[in-house]
Amino acid sequence: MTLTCALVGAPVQTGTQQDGCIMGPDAFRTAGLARTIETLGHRVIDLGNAAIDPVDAMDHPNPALRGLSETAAWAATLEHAAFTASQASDLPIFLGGDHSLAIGTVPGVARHAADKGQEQFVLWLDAHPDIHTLDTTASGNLHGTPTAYFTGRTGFDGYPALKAPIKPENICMMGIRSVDPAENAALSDSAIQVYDMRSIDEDGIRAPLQGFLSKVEAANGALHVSLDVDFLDPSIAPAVGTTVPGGATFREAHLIMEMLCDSGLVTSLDLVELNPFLDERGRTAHLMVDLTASLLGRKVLDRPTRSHQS
Ligand code: HAR
Ligand code: MN
Ligand code: MN
Ligand code: MN
Repeated sequence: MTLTCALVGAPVQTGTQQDGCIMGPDAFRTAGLARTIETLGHRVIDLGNAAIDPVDAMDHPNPALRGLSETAAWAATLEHAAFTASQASDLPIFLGGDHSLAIGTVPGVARHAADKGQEQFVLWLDAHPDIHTLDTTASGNLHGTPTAYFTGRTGFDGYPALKAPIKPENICMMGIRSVDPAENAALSDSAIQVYDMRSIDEDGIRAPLQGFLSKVEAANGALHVSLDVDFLDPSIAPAVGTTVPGGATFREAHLIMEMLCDSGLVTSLDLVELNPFLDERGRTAHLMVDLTASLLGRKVLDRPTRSHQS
């Protein structure tokens, strides 16, 4: 199937401590993302980079917070950009930028899904659950907060009101291996499905992912995939400020993308946390592009893979 993919640059780095994610969108372009997608037979429209206007400082009782007013501004800008890109294409691809951008992209695609009468689902591929509120984050880095915001948790004063919060039971997290105490508490009484790295070690990704995709399909839902570079093991993806050992392997990551491709269910994608300043001759950017290619139909064989033959 030929898709129209819309690239939306989101050069956000105010959600992190370390500079560099601002260069992410251009690194993805330089690594040949558009060309690679076109080679697979799809159309690409590059909508350029989103931007925010200068902002006034916002006060908050948590003194650790940094980049609060910029993040709230990005939330509104990217919600709008994601909504319009969803209308203009089959598959908007958001080029980060740090993960705080999901504070805008997920609500924007969810508004589009709601307009079409569809439930929004989210596959969160990350070492981190990013489920802090403004009150619980100790680091003050707001890339650690998007899933709390878009599921409608309180504690986001000054942020845009959510038009279509994501139901926790519609979220599946995979690759999780760095969880703060307050996040553990939040996940304990949440319906979010969490497959941590131990679960992937023991059971692989195929059965749990198939289970989640069956739910999305049964609901005729829209599926947003949010791929954080640190989902991957740092030995294959060094270009990220928050490396955590023990991440997904090259093949685990590609298998997820290949299964997502076969499902035909993915309606939007975030590529986040790439810090090109930390990369080694572009290898992380290229890996993220290759994973996107697997999601969009790159295959080794034209005929079905052996496990699919009876
Ligand atoms: N939980 C930690 C914190 O809040 C680390 C968050 C890091 N998040 C990302 N994106 N890099 O997943 O500071
Ligand atoms: Mn659409
Ligand atoms: Mn993240
Ligand atoms: Mn992460």
